[in-house]
Amino acid sequence: MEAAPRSVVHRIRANHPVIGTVPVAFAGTELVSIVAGAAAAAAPEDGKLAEMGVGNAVQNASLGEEIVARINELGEISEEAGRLTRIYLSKELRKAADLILGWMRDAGMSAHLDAIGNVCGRYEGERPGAPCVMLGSHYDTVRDAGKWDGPLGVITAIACVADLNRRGKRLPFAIEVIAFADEEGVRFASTLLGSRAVAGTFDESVLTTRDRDGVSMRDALVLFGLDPDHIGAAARARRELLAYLELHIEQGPVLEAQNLSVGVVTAIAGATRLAARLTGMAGHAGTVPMALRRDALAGAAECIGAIEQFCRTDERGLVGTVGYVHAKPGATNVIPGEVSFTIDMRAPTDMHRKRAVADVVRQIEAIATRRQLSLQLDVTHENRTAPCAPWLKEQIARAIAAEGLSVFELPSGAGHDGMAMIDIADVGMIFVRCRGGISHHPDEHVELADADAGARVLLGVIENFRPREDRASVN
Ligand code: HGY
Ligand code: MN
Ligand code: MN
Repeated sequence: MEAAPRSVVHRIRANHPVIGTVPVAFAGTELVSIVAGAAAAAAPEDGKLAEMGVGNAVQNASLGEEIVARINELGEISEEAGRLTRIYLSKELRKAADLILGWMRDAGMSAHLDAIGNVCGRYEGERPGAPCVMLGSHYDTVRDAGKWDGPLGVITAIACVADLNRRGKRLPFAIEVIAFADEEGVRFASTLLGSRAVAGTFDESVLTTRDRDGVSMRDALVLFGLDPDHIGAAARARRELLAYLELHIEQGPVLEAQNLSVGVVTAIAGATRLAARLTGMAGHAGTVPMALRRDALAGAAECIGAIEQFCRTDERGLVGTVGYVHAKPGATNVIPGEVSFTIDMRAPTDMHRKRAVADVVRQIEAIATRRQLSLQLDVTHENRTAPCAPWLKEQIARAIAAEGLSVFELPSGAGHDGMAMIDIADVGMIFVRCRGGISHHPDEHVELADADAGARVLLGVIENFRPREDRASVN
C-alpha cells in the first residue's frame, strides 16, 4: 500500500481529498461561530489599546522576505529527490541543524545542538542569565511534506531576534529559540521527542523502538553524533522559562475563510495514536477458496472503513486517520498474512476522544474475531488537550490589534510542541494563514505578506512582553 502506483499518487494530489475533509471537522460552523464570539469578547476595544500603550509596533516590512528566502533554503534539504522529507536523526536533519545554528549565530545568539538533536539559541537579556521567553517550533518534516510546517516558527523566531540584535536592543529577559528535532513522530512512532526531552518528560523506553529499517533510536542517536545516555541533559527547569510561544501555520482553512493573516490559538487538541497488527494466514491466491481465507489485508480494510464511518457520523469534530498500512508478504498472487497499520484520532475534548478511541477499539476487536485474525493493538502516543494561557492569549491579541489587524481566536486541530512544553511553561500560539488550509502536503504555502504579518506580531509580543504576575520580578 505504501508503494501506490505513481499515477494514483498524482490524481490524489490534484484532488486533495484528504485535506478537504480533515480541517472541516474542526472548522464546523458551530465551532467557528463559538470561537468567533469568544474572540470578539476577548479583543481589546480600540480605545483601550491606546491605554495599553500598544500603538508603537515596530514596522519592519523586510522580515517576510528574509523568512521566505530561508524557508526555501531549508526546504531544499531533503533525503528524497524531488520531494521534501526530513525525518528525525537523518543525515539531512543534521545538515538542516547546521544551517539553523549558523542563522542563530548570525542573529547574535549563542547556539548549540542539545542532547536529543534540538537546535538551541540564546539571546541574552539586559542581564546575563535571566529567565527566558522561549520561542520554538520543529525542523523535522513528514514524508513528502510542505516547507512551512515547523520551519516557519523557527525561522520567524530567529528573524525577530536578528531584528532586535540589529537595533542593539536587549530586553529584561533572555530570548531562547528552539528548533525541535522531532515533532512529527514519523520515524519512531512516538512523537514530540524533542520537546519532551526539553520538558523533562522524555520516555527512555522509546530508545529501543526501531524504525522501518530496523534501526533503533539509540543507534540512530549515536550515528547522529549524540549520546543516548545523556538525553536528560536537554531538560529545562520551569524557573528558567517565563513562557513558551510558538508561531505556526494554521494547517486548516479557518483564517483564510475569515480573510485574516493571523489568529490567536485557544488550545491544542489532544490526540491518540495506535499501532495495529492483524495476523491471518498467507496462502496461494489461486487455490484457497474465499470462504477458507484469513486475509489480514481484507480485515484491515474493513477496520479502516469502520474507523472512517465512525468518525464521519460523529457531529462533534471527531477525526480519525489511517495514514500507514503495510501488508506482508506483499505480492500480487499471495493472500496477505499480516498487516500493520496506524490509527490517529483527535477530538475537541479529551473525554470525547477517549470514548471514541474505546469504541473504535471495540469495533476492530469484533472484526478481528469474526475474521479469525489475531490482533495486537498498542497505544503509541497519547496527548491531552493543551489549553493556551489566557494571559498569553491577551498579549498576542494586543500585538495583533497593534498591527491594525482583527483579533480572532481559533483552536488547533493539529498537534504542536506546546503540548509537551506545557509541562514546564505557560503556552501561547500564533497561527498564520496558509493557502487553502493545505498542510502535510507539498502544496503547503504561505504568502509573503502573511509571513511578514506573523513576524511583526511575534516581535510585538516579545517587545511588549510582560511576565505573569507571580513572575514579575524576572531578574
Ligand atoms: O500531526 C500533527 O498534528 C502535527 O502536525 N505533528
Ligand atoms: Mn506537521
Ligand atoms: Mn508542525
